[in-house]
Amino acid sequence: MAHPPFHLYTDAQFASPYAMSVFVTLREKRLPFDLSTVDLANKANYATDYAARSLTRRVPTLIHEDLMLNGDPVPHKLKEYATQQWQRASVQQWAQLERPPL
Ligand SMILES: N[C@@H](CCC(=O)N[C@@H](CS)C(=O)NCC(=O)O)C(=O)O
Repeated sequence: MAHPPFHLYTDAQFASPYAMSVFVTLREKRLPFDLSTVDLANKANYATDYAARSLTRRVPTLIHEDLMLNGDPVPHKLKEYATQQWQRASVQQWAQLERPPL
């Protein structure tokens, strides 16, 4: 089965409001995602494998295709992405409806 288009890294305690904001936006916009937790209490965010995934070594980190996103604009970017996806789907639907029958 294909991987979901997004992968969210959040804190293991689910206490980060920044991570929660991205989580809620993904759910609200019905964007499929995988979730991994990072144990900030044990400084797992400084481990080399997480550092390779996260520019800031903080949570949240959101991976989309080859793109890594950190920082406060992530929920806004997700909303823009969802809007574009809906617009694309709508255009495709209209294009299909307007196609003459074979
Ligand atoms: N505005 C920040 C907020 C991120 C942030 O401060 N995350 C905290 C958890 S709420 C964190 O990862 N702290 C771990 C650390 O700094 O070592 C961002 O760039 O997204």
